[in-house]
Amino acid sequence: MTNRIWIPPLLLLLLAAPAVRADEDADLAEDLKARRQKVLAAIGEEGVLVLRSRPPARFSNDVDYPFREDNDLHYLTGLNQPNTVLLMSGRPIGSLGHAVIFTATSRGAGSSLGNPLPTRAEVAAQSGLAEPAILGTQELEATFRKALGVRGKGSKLPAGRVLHYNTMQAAREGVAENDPVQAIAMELQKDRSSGRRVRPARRILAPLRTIKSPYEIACIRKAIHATAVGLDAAMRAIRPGQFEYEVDALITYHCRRLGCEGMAFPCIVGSGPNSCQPHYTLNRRCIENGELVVIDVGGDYRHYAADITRTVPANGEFTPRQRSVYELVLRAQEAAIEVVKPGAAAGEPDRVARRLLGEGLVALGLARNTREAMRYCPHGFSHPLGMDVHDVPVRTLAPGMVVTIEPGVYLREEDLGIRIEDDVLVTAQGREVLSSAVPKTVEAIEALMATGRGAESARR
Ligand SMILES: [Mn+2]
Repeated sequence: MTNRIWIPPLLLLLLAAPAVRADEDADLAEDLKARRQKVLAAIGEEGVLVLRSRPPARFSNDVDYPFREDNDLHYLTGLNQPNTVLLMSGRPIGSLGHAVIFTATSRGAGSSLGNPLPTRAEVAAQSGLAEPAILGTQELEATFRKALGVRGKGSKLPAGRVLHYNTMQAAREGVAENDPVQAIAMELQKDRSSGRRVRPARRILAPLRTIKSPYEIACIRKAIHATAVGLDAAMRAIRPGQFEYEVDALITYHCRRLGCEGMAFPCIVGSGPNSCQPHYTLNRRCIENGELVVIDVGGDYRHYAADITRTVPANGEFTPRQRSVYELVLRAQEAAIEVVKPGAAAGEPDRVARRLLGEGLVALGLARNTREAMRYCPHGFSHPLGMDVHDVPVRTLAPGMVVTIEPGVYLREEDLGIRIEDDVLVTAQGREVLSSAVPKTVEAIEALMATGRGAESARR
């Protein structure tokens, strides 16, 4: 009987109307202009910056696997097209202006069996560049040489000119040495007079990406909402005898259903001994009675990640032992969240959680001193969140940054791993816990899981 089931507020959130994608496109277009302005200011008149797509993660005959654009390139173009290059220059490149996109475009109705190519007009509209600044990749070499002021082979970078390009990364990812950009960058790098003026482009992008705009925060909220709905469903569904991949599938289903392109990272669903493997993603094991299940998941909404962890008892009730360790981790997590505020050192939440966990583990008799207790805490307890799950590192917290707070304790001898992770926005006043809709006290988790079991017995 469904009317006997308590419906928590999260389910009501699920029914809320999604934001209109056209609005999000317009907000992104505004952001793109501002971001490119900031890049131009950062590279100065003598700077030239190149970003390129990364290769698709998977290949097979005749299959277009899901493609996810390089974060920095997407940050400045809004595009999601393979084999795309963005060239920016402090001095205008002839009549093309300060920014040019090189990508394959369609001339009309395509004959390809796969995903249709966008038209030049579509690329222009998405990126906010004028149509003449959208070129095919065959024009890349000449335009790049022109922007750099490097004519033929062996000619040097003009005095003062700086190239911002991730040469090493491109080489690692298999960009051929005869690729025009790669070849020129490598040649300049070997040259004594210009070598030091070829610098990684990510150094220009990193500081811009640390502070999130209202559009970016809205995307992170959407990713978190979808993930929260998935976690809510998972907590109701989990029971002994279920496989870890069933939990993974349920959460992935809700993220996709709510508009996420996919998951920001492979779902971590670790039961029993796997709860002690912080980055376990095989998700093949059968969940057994009496175990804990660590669920660390996050949807990817328009290139922005969520990253939320909950640890729940397989049978819906914590044992006294599990409860005592769980409540220690929860206290540490809540104390760490409290110190998130503008001006705080980014490492402060980690220090606070570590101190409390150390003391608590000593009190539980698991270690003789707080230093020894750290063998149960093998990973960092906080990281910035954004386009990358582990986003660009920061030193001092400032409004508009988003960080995770995720202390964990792993008692391998007892197959007892616990991690609790929330996503926290730094605000002018202090903080907002963006993932607060997902239950995390022992009482709230047990109540929600009891709801799921009630529904099951009602169906029988
Ligand atoms: Mn995390």
